Amino acid sequence: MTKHIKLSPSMMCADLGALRETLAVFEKHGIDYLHVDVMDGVFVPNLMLGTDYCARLRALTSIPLDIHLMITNPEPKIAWFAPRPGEYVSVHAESTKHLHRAIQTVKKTGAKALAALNPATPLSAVEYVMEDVSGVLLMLVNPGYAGQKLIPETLRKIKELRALADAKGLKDFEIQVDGNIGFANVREITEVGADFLVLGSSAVFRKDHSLEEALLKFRETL
Ligand code: S6P
Ligand code: MG
Repeated sequence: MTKHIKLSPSMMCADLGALRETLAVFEKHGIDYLHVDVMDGVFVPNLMLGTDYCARLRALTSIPLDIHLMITNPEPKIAWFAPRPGEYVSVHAESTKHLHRAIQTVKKTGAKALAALNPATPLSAVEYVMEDVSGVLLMLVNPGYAGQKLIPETLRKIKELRALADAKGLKDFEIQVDGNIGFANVREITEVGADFLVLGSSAVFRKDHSLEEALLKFRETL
């Protein structure tokens, strides 16, 4: 059986004026998660999406959230998002002095924890917490903006992380990847070991296809 690849469209790329229609397309096509980028203007040079937005999405759809925290000092702010069992919350290793504590704080809410890494951060930053998380989120671009180009060295990083998880015997370890995932590169990205894809302006929120067309084309390419 082929492995199920989880799809998590990045809601910062979605048309706010067509939110209900967008969610209807995602529900119709069995989208697994909604990726919510939370940016504080300090950890990344952009300010975006917050607690009310998460609450609104939960009121509008039953698709669980995948909350990507790009904020400094995340520990005390995790509870503000009221994470639920079945949702994911990712915390960046670079955003806290106490990654292990931040992971435990996420898990206490009942949500699944991912440790996130910027492109230049080595895998050693998560090596000793891999047993504590559901997986790792590898950024394939520098966080802050949609529409950037994938940094080629990150493909090697996906491969090395999968090898490390295999060597540790972590069978269900998830590798989420985020940034510039599109029709042209998705096969290569999944072949090296990624199994949880964030979909932004390169995949489903495109100018040359409707949302539904792009999603169908993306699924065919997978
Ligand atoms: C970037 C953010 C991402 C973007 C995604 C957009 O800081 O974490 O989730 O929304 O990268 O995808 P694309 O295809 O426009 O790069
Ligand atoms: Mg993201």
